[in-house]
Amino acid sequence: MKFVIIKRSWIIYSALCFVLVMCSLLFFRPNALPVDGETSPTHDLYTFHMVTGEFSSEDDSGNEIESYRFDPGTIVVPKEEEIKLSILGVNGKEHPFIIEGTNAKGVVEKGKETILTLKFSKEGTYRLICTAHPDADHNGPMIGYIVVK
Ligand SMILES: [Cu+2]
Repeated sequence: MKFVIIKRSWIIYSALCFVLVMCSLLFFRPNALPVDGETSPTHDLYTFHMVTGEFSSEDDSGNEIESYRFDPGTIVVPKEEEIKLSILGVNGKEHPFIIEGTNAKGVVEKGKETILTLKFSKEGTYRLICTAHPDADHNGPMIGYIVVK
């Protein structure tokens, strides 16, 4: 009869190897989706896209309620970097706009893309305001928020 002698250090070594393998499987999954701030290498980090949209509804009396919107309503952009803001006109014939606190302005027309090149030197929240639809009395508020960090 043959005996195999198992040393305690072999058991400890095997347990450590098992734990290492399990940990590496957790951290190096080959098909894991990018997370924690990783982005696709083809994504242009400095172009931000918006569209003009519209919400509409009726109140209890049958009166139409509508509001034009920038969508997405908030974007976060880097400070001290040149960025492009692209706004595609979808709803509404035209939307003249300003960016409060800057000299940036323009017009978004239906079916056309308006592209602005911007560079913010101060952190803060800047309002992108459609001057035709600035509040509820004028089919708004059509206001987007540009958060500079
Ligand atoms: Cu507008």
